[in-house]
Amino acid sequence: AIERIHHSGLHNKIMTAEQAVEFVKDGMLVGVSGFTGAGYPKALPTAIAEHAKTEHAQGKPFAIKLITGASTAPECDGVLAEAKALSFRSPYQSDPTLRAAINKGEVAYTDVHLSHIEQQVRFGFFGEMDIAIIEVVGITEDGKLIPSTSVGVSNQWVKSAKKIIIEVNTLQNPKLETMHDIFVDIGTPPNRRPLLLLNSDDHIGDYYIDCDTDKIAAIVFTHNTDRNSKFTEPDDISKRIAAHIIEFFSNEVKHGRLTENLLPFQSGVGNVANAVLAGLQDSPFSELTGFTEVLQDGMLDLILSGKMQSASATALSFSPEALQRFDDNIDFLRDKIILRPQEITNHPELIRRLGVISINAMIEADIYGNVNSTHIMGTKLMNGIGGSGDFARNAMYTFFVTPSVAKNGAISCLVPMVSHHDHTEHDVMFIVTEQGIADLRGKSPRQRAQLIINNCAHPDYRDALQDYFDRAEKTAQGVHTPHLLGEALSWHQRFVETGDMRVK
Ligand code: 0RQ
Repeated sequence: AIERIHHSGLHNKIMTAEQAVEFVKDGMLVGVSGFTGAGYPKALPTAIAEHAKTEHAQGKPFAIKLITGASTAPECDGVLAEAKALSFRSPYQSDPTLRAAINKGEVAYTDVHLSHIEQQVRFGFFGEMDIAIIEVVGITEDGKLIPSTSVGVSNQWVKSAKKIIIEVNTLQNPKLETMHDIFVDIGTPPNRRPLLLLNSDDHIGDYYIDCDTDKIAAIVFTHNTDRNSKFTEPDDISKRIAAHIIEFFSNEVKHGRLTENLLPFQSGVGNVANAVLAGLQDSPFSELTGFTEVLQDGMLDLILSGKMQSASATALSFSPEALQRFDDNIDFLRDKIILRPQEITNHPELIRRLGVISINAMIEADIYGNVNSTHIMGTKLMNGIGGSGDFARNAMYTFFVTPSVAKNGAISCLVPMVSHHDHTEHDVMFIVTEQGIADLRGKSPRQRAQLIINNCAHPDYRDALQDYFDRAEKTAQGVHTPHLLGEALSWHQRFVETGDMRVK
């Protein structure tokens, strides 16, 4: 393991996770690496959780404030939440134990656009960062860090934190070295300059993360896999959603609005987003590119099959089988996959310049095209906005996708009014369900409503939505965006009371 640390002056910092825990104190702001289950620390979080339990057993308080890149895994967010070792968390999570603690009010969570979090830490919105815990593949001779399967916020936390704990994960492929592009010179207003990334596969930074080695307090070895969640095989619903999107692109190409290379793809987390990419495999399009934050199985397979030329991302979020395909083909993939800081992958300037095609899943949309990505029945946090807002507002084509119903039909994902707003009507261009696609571009609110009801709603709910819309048009004080205010959220209230949005 020690050969992963080429800087011999750092060998005296090697210790166990249990020893390194002494640097982590109650109340500290701790920044960890990690993005969508990739590249998060594997040892320190458990050691911190155990330490917290010991302190609590002695009647002493112990909780840290935790900021990551995005979601981590059971052995990071999960163990810390379970040990009640977290008082605060930002900017994105998806762990069931942590989610429950947030929804019980035990952990304060702040949902932040993923492109904003690094600068918000730099500007001091969260206070000073006491410790950064960063997973790496290794350390170079001159003390630079070689990131692992995600870059996320690692470079910024290394800069911001007063002390650094490094986890060298010897299970991560050492050939990841030179697959990263670490651009840090983002500048501070009013002295910011343009980001000179003109093509999705341009390199503009360094392979490594610069690190002040004097700040390194401890180096710990781990030998653990990333979260590597399994994807379900695309089901019929996902395939139909994918087919609507692919047919739409074929039409855009036919009318000369896009070439057959389309534009760089961003695709969000989850099975549906993955299925859309899988659907591109059999499409007539070629020489595709990716400019995304999470690179999942679907995009990897497009690259391996030659459909996609290159992809830029901040994290590799693979199932165990896809990870194997990645490792087996890493020499082929080396110049086709580029991992960057999330401040770059999600940067509005770049998303706008490249004309990205953005496809993200949602919880619900309303008939006017507002989208809720984060809250169940308006009050319970699911995951967080993640990068969906960064991409939705700035992309050239912004899609939100969902099955038309959830929970065996008890919930309509198209509702009169969303119970929480993440993406406003201004940011949403296409809503797609298995029923069809609503192209909302250039449409007024009432035109949008009719399209969404006709094309996207499930037949079980279509008449009820039409009835709401018709009555609202007749009786609302203003009919620009007609609503029945006393009834707008009644579908959600009915579900809360009866477990079903349908009127029995
Ligand atoms: O519940 O888990 O109990 O089965 O929500 O729904 O359909 O499996 O969809 O896994 O793609 O997740 C929006 C949460 C969708 C995700 C969201 C229930 C449903 C199921 C999950 P179960 P599906 P997905 C890039 C972009 C925000 C961040 C983002 C997300 C569960 O895509 O977190 O886009 N997005 N980032 O039954 C009540 C409804 C529901 C509902 C679905 N209307 N009401 N429950 N469900 N619709 C990545 C990053 O930024 C990191």
